Order: sequence, then C-alpha cells, then structure tokens
Amino acid sequence: MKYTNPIISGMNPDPSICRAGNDFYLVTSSFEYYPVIPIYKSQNLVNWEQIGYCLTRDSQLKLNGCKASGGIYAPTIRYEKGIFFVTATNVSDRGNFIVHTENPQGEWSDPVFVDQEGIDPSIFLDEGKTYFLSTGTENGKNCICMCEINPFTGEKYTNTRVISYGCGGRFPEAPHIYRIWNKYYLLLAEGGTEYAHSVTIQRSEHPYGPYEEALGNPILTNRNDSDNDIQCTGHGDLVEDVSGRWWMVCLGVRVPKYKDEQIMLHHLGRETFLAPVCWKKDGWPSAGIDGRIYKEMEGDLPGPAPAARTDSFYADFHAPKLQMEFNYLRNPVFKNYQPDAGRGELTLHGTERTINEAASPTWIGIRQKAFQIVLNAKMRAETGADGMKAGVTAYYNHEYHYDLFLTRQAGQYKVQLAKHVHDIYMTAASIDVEEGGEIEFQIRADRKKYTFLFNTGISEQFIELGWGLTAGLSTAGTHSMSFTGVYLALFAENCTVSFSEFSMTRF
Ligand code: 6LW
Repeated sequence: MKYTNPIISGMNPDPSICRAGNDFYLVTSSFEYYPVIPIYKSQNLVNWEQIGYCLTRDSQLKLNGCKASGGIYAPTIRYEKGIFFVTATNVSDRGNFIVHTENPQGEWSDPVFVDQEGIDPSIFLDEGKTYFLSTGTENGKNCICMCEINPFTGEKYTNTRVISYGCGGRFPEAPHIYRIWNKYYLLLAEGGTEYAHSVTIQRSEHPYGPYEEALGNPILTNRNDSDNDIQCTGHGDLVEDVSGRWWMVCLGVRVPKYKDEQIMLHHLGRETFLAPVCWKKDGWPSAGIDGRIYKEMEGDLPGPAPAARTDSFYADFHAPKLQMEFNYLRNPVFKNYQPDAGRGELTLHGTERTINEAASPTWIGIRQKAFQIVLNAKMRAETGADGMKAGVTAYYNHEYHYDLFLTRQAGQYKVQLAKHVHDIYMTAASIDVEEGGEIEFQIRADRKKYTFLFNTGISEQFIELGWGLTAGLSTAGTHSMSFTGVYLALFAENCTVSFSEFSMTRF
C-alpha cells in the first residue's frame, strides 16, 4: 500500500508511538504552546486523528516565563496493562515528569517528577520493572542514563547509571529500549536534530548493557541525500502492529525548495514521518528505503486503507467549544477568549501583552500544515483606542512573525503589515481606513513567501499590502536555538474584537 509522508503535518516533532490492541497512539513535543503534548490516534499508522492533549490544566504545569522553544520537549508514550504513561521534560520548570491515564482521550494524572537530569526521557517496562532513560553527561561527555523507578510516584529505586555513549555521532539522544526476541535493543538519535540527524541501534543481553553497535548504523538518515525534499530525519520510535510488522515513526523536515534552488531553511517545523522496518537474518533492523525516508512510500499497512490528508482547517465558531487544533501561548488567560456559539463568533480581549513578548498575549492559532495555503479571517472591532492592534499573524515565535492587523494611531484607523525578524520590528506597509465595520484578512502562502491582503468591504477585491519571505520565519534563521514551526494565528492587543471566520485552505 502506498502512503504519503509526513503522516502528521505542521510542527509535530519528536514523535513517540505505542499500540493498544488495534489502535496506535502517538505524542509529539509542544514547547511553549498550550494545551500541552498533543495525542493522536490511528488504526493504519497514516491517518491520525487528534484525540486530546496530555496536560490541559494549569495545575499540571507552568509555562509562564518559558522562553521561545522552551517548555515541553520530546515525550515518550507507553502502554502497559490498561494504563498509558507519558514522560516528557519541561525544560523551563522542574524537568522530567510522568503522567498516566486509563483513558488517553480524557484527563491525565497530575505529573510526578523524576530526579534525573537530561532530556528525552523514556520508559521501558519489563518484567514488572520500570526503567527510566534520558540523556545525560558524564565527565563532559554526552551519554544515555538509566535508573529504575515507580512510574506512579516518580520515586527512584536505583541510582542513575550510564548505559551508552552512542555510536560515535554527536548528541546521542531520544533513547528507547525494546525487548525483542529476548534481547534488549537501544534506539538512539545521533547527529543533532539538524541536517546530520540519524537513528542508530545497539543491542545487549541486559537492559543496562554492555551494548553492541549494529554494523549498518545509522539505520535511518537522509543526510547524504541532498536531492531529497525531506531532511533531518531522526528521533525515531518503533512499534509492532498486530500482524507482527514493524514500523518507525520519526521526525523530519520538508525543505521548501523553490524551482531548483537548494535551500537549507525550513519554516513549517519538524513533522512526523513513517518508515517500514524489516528485521534482517542477523537480528538487526533496516528502516525506510535503504535507511532513507521519502514523500511517497509503500508498506503493508495495518487497518483501513489510507486516505489523503487535507491539511485544511475551518474554525467552527458555532460549536459550543473551540476545536482541539487551537493552541495558545504558555498558560493562557482563558477569560480573554470568549466563543459565542449563538453568533458564531470568537471574541478576543486583547491586553497590554504584545505578541513581541515571551508572554501569554491574546493569541490563538493553528499549525501551518502545508506550504501552499490561503488563510482567511473576518474580524469586527468593538472597541479600539490609540495603540489597539488586532488581526492575523504568521508566527514562528515572538521574535519572528509577520502581522497583518487593524490599528489606530492619533485617532486614525489603519491596516498595517509589520515584520519582526531578529531584533528588527518594522511597519512594512500601512493604509488608512474608515473606522468600524468588518474587515477581512487574507494570507496567501507559497514555498517562498507570505502575501498579505485585506478587504474592508469598500472595494470588491482584496488589496495587497505586501509580502515577506518564508526564510524570515525559518528554524535555521533564528538567532538562538529554536525547535518549532510556523503557526497561523489571530491576535488582539489593547482592544476587543470578534472573529466570525478563520480558515486555512491548502491549494
Ligand atoms: C529534543 C531532541 C531533539 O529534545 O530536539 O530531535 C529536541 N531532537 O531530542 C527538542 O525537540
């Protein structure tokens, strides 16, 4: 059966997968976005439906004060005897934690914390024991560490020990152990999450090692395939389906090649990909096609035949609750987001917090899921004094975004395009408009640029205000390490506005 990668589009890195019966469950990193750790469900490994989030209550975590690309890193999901466990790191507050539930679609427990440093925690359940793995350092050397714990309390039963230094690549991380045919396999990411990323495997007779490296390492990488639009593949997790076939989910990026130009910049973020895995006679696995991942792939997928992904989104403001795809920044102030199902509107109360701050301004958005999309939003301004701003934004983080908005300056309403890239914040274009009424915003995105248009209803047609290169919102272009991808969002500052439409259509 043919299928198309990525299997989960838009910023969804560091995937981890488990199976319960015929159903697969998958979680990804969420950084400064809220709710925290999206959880997806699938029967065929290709079509994933989001069923919830692992952390949805302020009492479960603090993201306020977290920097861009801080917050929640690299979760692992495991299922054992009716219970789902997820472990992840809040790099901005208290480190490694575990939550559990019997119903992944419902509420998850409050987190328990594990006193082990490092990131990329994983749980390995074996013969009644729970092993807890993460990255670590010993004498300045990066390594993988492990101890035994109680997964319900976080209590450590043993000291932390080094189990591996990896197979020679830099940044050994994303450790997962599996017991397969009575051997212990240790899967790692190596090379860093950028263009040298890869997956390696080792095995041992014992969970703590010593581990022997596979001859064919790395078993997955696109780093020597410069023609491939998919790069940075790594950070994998393995799963066995009911028929005994094996699969790997991993992260990768789609590079927005335009024409034949080679570009080493990407802005959609790291997404989730799928590769079939075969076990060879020597007991080592091979993943993908000769260790590579492509857009179009084939495999004997479980479950129903795969359907095409739409990547489009239409906000239903007539529904009693906002759709699950909506995210906020850090711990949001919920009273500033008021859906009115009767009127089919979402009212945003903007505060003094601006979207240029690492804070929780009034901002609500969805992941950009494809290069070529049109975003449409319809807004009505209820109140507005000088300094008000409200509209739409193509938002990478608080230091990298392009905004199209209504503002008021010295009593004059204006529609403006502003760009924030690095430490430069500038108004790129400005047009005076009449007060009040409805205003429609449109962002047309392709691989190379975002084009910003608006319509105040006076003219029949949208007016183009300007454009900005996608490169300005790319991961590799940020001045500090960043791990996220572009969101398309509504925002309000210093005013109250209502939106009756918000959609992202792929073309
Ligand atoms: C994550 C690390 C990585 O913790 O990026 O690709 C970090 N790998 O494993 C943040 O997503």
